[in-house]
Amino acid sequence: MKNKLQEIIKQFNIMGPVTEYHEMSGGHINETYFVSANNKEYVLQKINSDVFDNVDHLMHNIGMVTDHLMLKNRGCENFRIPYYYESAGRKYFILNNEYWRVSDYIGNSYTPEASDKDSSIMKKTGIAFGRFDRQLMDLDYSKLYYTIPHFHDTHYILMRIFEAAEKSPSDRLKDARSELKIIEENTYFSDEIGKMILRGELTVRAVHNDTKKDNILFDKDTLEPAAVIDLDTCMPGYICYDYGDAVRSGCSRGEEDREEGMALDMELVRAFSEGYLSEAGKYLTEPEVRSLSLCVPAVTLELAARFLEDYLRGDQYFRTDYEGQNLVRARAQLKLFLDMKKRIDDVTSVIEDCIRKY
Ligand code: GN1
Ligand code: MG
Repeated sequence: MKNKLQEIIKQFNIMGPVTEYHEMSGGHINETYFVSANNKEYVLQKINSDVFDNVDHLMHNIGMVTDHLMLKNRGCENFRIPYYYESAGRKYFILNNEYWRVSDYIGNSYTPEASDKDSSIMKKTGIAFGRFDRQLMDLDYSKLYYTIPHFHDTHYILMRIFEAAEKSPSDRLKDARSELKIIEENTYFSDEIGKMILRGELTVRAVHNDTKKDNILFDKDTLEPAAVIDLDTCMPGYICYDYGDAVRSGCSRGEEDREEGMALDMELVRAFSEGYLSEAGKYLTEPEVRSLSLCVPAVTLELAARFLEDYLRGDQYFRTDYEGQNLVRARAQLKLFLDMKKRIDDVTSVIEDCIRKY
């Protein structure tokens, strides 16, 4: 592996032997390595080109977003963002049919553990994502490609799973019966947002689309957000999915692939909402504000369906560490969804409080 990583950095004009490297865990899509060479630290990623079938479009979007944000934050000392190196004028290099890219490693930073989700971290996470979305509001979204078709098209995703079920091997289908039933009984959760989108009520914007709490790096010294990372899914979309997915991943007790203890934590929802809406709240339209709480269960059901669909199709999309992990992930998300269902009004009133305040 070391030789391969060495060969890759050379293509980006980074010289010197690789002195240290390790695979970085966490992401479900790409393969990521930390590499140290010439006393500098880099991140090397093998882009999953089955998921992102047009790597030019993917890197175009990332380039637009990073350029825009770098301009906005010029002179701001603590602003950092992954910036990609070029190889022969492109921000990736193809080695034996594999697409590789290289960026600087954002040093002196850490990702808070799932177990230390607390109000202060979630408020800061909210500020970081809220600022990110606010600063993208004047980026012309029509210049961005849709790199994954139907990415947050909840209705479409909820329907697609029944097609996967028809083609699934019978043992996997048998394991997933009760989960499929929950999804079937709740497909109406996508209706409200779907209608708002169809009526053109929700503003299309350049958004992050994968606002997992782990996508904020914190500075080890100041304990403040250091960078928003994982810009792969930046494309035209709707603010409510950025808000909703951050609540899903960051404001629950429990972990993404463990059912036990999975529940929404309203204290964390309040903290995140305070942070997010203090930055972005006053720029949102009235229908956008209304869509926020609706999207919390919708995006969670959507991800449950995506995990379950992948289980039914034989784990082709999300990386797994063991057989059946996608089913476990789907069950955990469904448990969270069922809890969220009971708390939509509470989430709405937290949002309304924050909107009044900021
Ligand atoms: C995937 O690879 P990662 O962890 O950044 C997925 C997200 C899901 C997330 C769930 C391109 O993101 O949509 O919310 O897993 N990314 C893609 O953990 O599908
Ligand atoms: Mg991602």
